[in-house]
Amino acid sequence: MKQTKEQSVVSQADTETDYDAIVVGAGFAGLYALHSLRDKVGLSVKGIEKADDVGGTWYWNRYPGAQCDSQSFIYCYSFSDEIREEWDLERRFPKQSEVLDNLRFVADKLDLRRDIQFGTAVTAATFNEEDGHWEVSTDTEETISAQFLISGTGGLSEPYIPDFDGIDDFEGFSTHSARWPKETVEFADKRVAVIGTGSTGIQIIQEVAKSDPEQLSVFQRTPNYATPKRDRRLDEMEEAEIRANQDEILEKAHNTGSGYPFDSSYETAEEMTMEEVEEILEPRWQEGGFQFFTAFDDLRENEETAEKVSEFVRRKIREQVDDEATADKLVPTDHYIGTKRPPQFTDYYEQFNKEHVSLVDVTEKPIERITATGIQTTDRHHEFDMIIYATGFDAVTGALRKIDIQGRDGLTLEEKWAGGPESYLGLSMHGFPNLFTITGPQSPSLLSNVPVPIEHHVEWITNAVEYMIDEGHRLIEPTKKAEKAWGIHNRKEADKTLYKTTDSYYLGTNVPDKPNVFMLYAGGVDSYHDIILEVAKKGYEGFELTDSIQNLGKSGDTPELSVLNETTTESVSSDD
Ligand code: N01
Repeated sequence: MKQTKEQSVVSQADTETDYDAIVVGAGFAGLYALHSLRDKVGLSVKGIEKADDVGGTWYWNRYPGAQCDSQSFIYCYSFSDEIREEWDLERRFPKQSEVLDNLRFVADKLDLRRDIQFGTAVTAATFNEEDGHWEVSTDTEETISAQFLISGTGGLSEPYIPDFDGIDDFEGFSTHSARWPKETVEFADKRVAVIGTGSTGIQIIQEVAKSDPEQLSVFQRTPNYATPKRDRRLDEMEEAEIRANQDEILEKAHNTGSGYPFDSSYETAEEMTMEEVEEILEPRWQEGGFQFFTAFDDLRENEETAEKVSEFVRRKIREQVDDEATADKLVPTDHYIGTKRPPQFTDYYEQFNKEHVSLVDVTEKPIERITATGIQTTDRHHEFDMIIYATGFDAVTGALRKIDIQGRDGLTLEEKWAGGPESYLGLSMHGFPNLFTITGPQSPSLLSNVPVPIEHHVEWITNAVEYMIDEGHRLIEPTKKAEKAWGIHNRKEADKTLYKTTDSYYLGTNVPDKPNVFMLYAGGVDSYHDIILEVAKKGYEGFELTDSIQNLGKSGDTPELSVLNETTTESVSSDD
C-alpha cells in the first residue's frame, strides 16, 4: 500500500514513503505505539511482527508455569479506562495466557490487527540519506519505507542458548523456554533436564516436578534469591476493591522509582539488629510479591542493608529444603539480593524434597557436552528424554542488534554499540534520525514494572512527532554531546548502586563476548520520566530538529543540557 503525500499528515515529506511510521513488534510497546501514532496523531502506520499473533514476550514465553511476577492490576495499560473496565481480572498474578488474552483483547478492541503484518521479521533498516527516510527490509523479501522507525522489540526477546558442544546431537525433545511449542508437552514418565535457575527456570522446574516425570534434574550454575509470589484467584470482593482504587494505584505506579505502587517503609537496615530486620521482613514474606523489596529504601545501594535482607532469605530457603547439602547449593552467597532481577516462586524449593528431583551444580561439575541421549558433565553421563534450556536472553540490546540497522554516514548500530549501548534518553541515537527505541538501553525498562515505562515512552514519542508536525520539522536526532552527557549521567546513577557487583544480564555478562556495561537507567522511573518531560518542555533539548536532511548536523553549537545535573554536563567537553 503506497501512502501518498496527500493522505499523510506528515505533509512536509520531500518524497513519498509507504508509511509515515513503521512499528517493529506487537507486544505491549508496539501495540500502544501503533494505536497512539495512528489513532491519536493520524499517521499511516505499519506494524511488523515476527510471530503469527500479537503478544510479544507473552506470545513466545508459553512454557509450562509461565506467569507474571507483577500483580494483574498493575501489569496492564493505564491509558484507557474502557479497556481496563471491560477486562476481568482472574488472578492476583496473571498467568501467561491471561496476559496474552488481554493483549489480544486490546488489539481487537482498538482494531490494531489490520495494520500489522504478522509472520514477518525485520532483517534490516537503512536510513536513506538522500530522501531522509527509513527503508526496512524483511525476511519476506519486502522493503518498506517510512519517515519514522519505532522499535518495540523488547528487552528480553532474543533467546540465549550457550554454545554447548554437541547441542544438535540430542535426539530427544529440547527447546529454549522462549520458543516453547504450541502443542501440549507431556512430562509424565519422562527424564527431564532443566538448565538454568533464573525466573523462568524456577517457574518451569516447579511445574515439571509436579507433572509426574520419572526424573527431573536441575542444572544450576548460580543459585538465586527467590521470594514468594503467593498467587491466588481474586474473589469478587478483592476485584471490586481493586477496581475502586485502580486509577489511584496506577497513578502511584507511574510516579515511583520502580513502576510499582509501593513506598519503601524504612530508609535503611544499617543500624538494625537481625531480629528487627526479620520482624519487618516476615509480614512482607507472607504477603508475597515484589513488595518484599520495598522494606528498605537503600537495599540496592547499601551493602549492610543488602546483606541483612540476603541473610533473611538464605534462612528462609534453608527452612524449606530437607537435605542440608542440597540447601547449601540452593543458597546464594556470592551476591546480594536485588543486584539481579529477583525471581519469585510458588513452591520451588520444596520440589527438591521429592525423590525424583535432583540438583546438579555445574560449577562443581561443568557440562562438557550434549550427547544424543543426554548431558555429559565432568563426572558422568546423565540420560534424558527432554532438555529444557532456561538459559535466558541476549537482553536489552540483543533484538535490536540482530537487525542490520544502518544510520547516517553508513554508521551501523553494531559499530555504534561495539563498546556497549549509547543513546540519548534510551529513546534515540545520534546518527540515527527519526529512530525511536521504546524502553531501549539506558532507560529504566527492565529495572521496573515494564508497562509503565512503555507508556511513558510511547506518549513521549507521540508528543515529539506531533510537535514536529506542528513546527514543520521532518527530522529529529540527538546531538552527540547530548548523547555523551546521557551516558555519563547513566554511569553515575549505576555507580550509586550495587548492580555492578554481580554478573547479570543487566551487565551483559551472561552472553560471551558482549560488552560488559550496565545497560539500564538506574535513577528510577519517576526521575527518568521527569527528565524526558523536561527535555520535551524545553523544545526537545539535546535534539536537533530540522526540515531537511541537508541541514542535519549543521545547526551549529548545541546549548548545554540544563535538564541533567551540572556535574554531568560539565564533564562533556564543548568539542564533543
Ligand atoms: O533468564 P536468566 P530467565 N550453564 O538470565 C543459566 C523475565 N521473566 O529466562 O545465573 C549453566 O535470569 C544462568 O546461570 P547464571 C525476568 O525479567 C519475567 O530465567 O548466569 N547455566 C541462569 O540461572 C527475568 O529476569 C517474568 O550463572 C547457564 C539462567 O540460565 C528474565 O525474564 C517471568 C548457562 C538464566 O537466567 C530472564 O529470566 C519469567 C550455562 N552455560 C521471566 N548459561 C515475569 O513475571 C546461562 N545459564 C514478567
